[in-house]
Amino acid sequence: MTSIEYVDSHTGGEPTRTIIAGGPNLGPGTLAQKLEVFRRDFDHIRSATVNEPRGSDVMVGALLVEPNGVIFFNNVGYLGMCGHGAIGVIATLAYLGRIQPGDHVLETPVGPVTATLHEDGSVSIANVPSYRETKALTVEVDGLGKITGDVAWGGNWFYIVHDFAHPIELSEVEPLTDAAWRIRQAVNKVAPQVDHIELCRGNRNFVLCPGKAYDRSPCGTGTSAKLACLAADKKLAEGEIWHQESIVGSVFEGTYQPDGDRIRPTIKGRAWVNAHGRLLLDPSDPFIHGIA
Ligand code: PYC
Repeated sequence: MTSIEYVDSHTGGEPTRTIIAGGPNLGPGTLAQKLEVFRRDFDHIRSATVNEPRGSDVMVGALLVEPNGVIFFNNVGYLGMCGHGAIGVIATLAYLGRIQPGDHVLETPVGPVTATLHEDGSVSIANVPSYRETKALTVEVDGLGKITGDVAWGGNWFYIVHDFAHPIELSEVEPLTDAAWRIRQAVNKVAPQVDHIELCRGNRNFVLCPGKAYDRSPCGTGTSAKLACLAADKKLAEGEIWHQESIVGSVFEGTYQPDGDRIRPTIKGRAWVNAHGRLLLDPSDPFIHGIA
């Protein structure tokens, strides 16, 4: 019987399951090399941790990698960075008594981020440099017609529709999911790197993640990509606060500093720890590695 110790948290409604003991040994090398070992040799642990029957499509996993690395993953694969997840990891480390308020560097496969744990429990993440790659990419979407959006990097790749016509309301999750999935199919024909679709209306967003689950949080990497677009369009000044609201009403505060031809976004939010336990992987269980 394999036992994996985890702490669950949620950041603005979006869950993070952090593996704190019993995870795979990824050997020596850089974090990017360790991610490849995880993907190649231990993908069943990813699936066992976040997929049903132990998890759900919306769950994001985080594997702590000594000394200060973290690899994020979801129901279908791996993430470069994860804003809500980084906030969840910091809340988890604080809950475990491993860190105190102050600055902490987390290595991610796409670069280091600096997390500041504030005295009130909120967390600011100075994310990886972010930028808009393509402005106003128009695609023909099955059932929706022509849609225009920007392709931007915020630690993951996003296609951002800035003024989506449909209301961003919880009651509209099904049509929003359907629209975002169709948009992704069309965008991937010309921009195959995009795996997150972000539909915005004012300060509110709906983000569809790679495995077709929507982000309950305002999406830290999605907010970073949005800030890159706002900065490129001169709609938000350096240091000015942008409130990004999710479809469930949770809010991240975003700001940026210029960083060469990119920006360095900072995302502030809060996570709550809500479970601490062990996953048991019984070799006789037909779904030992999750339903994928
Ligand atoms: O907060 O960056 C984020 C994120 C990515 C996918 C789900 N949440």
